[in-house]
Amino acid sequence: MSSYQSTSDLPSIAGRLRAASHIAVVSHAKPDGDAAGSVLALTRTLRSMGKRVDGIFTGSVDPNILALAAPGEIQFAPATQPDPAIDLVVLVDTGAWSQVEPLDGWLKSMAGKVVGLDHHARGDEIASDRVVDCSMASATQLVVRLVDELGVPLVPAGGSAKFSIAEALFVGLATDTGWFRFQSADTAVFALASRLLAHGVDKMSLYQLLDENGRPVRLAAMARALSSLTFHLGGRATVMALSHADFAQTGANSDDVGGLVNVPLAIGSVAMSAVLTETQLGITKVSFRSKPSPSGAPTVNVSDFAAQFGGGGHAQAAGAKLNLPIADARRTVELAIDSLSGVHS
Ligand SMILES: [Mn+2]
Repeated sequence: MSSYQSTSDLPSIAGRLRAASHIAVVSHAKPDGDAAGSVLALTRTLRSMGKRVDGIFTGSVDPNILALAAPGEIQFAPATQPDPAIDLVVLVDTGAWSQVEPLDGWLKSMAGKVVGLDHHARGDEIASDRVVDCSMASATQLVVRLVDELGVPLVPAGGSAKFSIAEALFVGLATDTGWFRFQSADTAVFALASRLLAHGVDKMSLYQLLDENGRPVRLAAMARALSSLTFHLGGRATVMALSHADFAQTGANSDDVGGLVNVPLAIGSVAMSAVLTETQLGITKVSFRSKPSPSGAPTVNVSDFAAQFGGGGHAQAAGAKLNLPIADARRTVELAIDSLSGVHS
């Protein structure tokens, strides 16, 4: 995971795309808004150039995310194996082997034929030619530069924004900035958002699709999570957990509890939140969020914090996977939080 940085530039990557004939576009497993938006935007761009393109989602996909794709637009791995005729792969919004598991064997076999666009601080040597820019709030900010380099319009002439490149880019930009709330939502983010809205993107219907379209079991799972909440570091950090039994008894799945980790940050004193979920018995995923402390104490870098568990992400939003049952995972994470220094005001 060392020296993960750009090895190429956007004009060179554009050149490789122009020269390829059958291109696969892939991202991390269980695509979020940025991964899905980036894959869809590039798939649409390259298809409009007349390329044969396989846009591929890996792992389970949130039905609301899936609704961003037109019917038949996307393939699914591992259900469908990548076509042997593919001569170039674009990997977006990740560069880490741990995040591309369903495709890792195939990606290894494609060594030298993978180009990457990423905005994460850590990654591996999957894409030999890649552009990595951690200053970007969303991978779609790199994708739009590539689209512009290729000279493709964000909405087809005379067409609507629904299922357009512009709509896909907006989804990534909005979701990776917490709908433009995070520190990362800077002038460049708002400038791109403005450009996309000018292309007719319907932000309210996208917000409702992605954030106001939950199932009632979401509330049952949230109630259990909140009743499991413990405070740490004198009230500056919180931990919640949902066990395999909690999921089974409420009928909720991991899609139903998206965003739960943000709830404790509504409390003024809370600068860091962790949520552990055990959707698969004996395997616990943990999400971390942090926010600037009102007292002026340094903001916890949860990407660095998650690294001790083999995870990663961004400074204020990160995650990890622990091969432990929920109770053991919770103890491990709580110990690590309790030993954090600099979080006390
Ligand atoms: Mn992203």
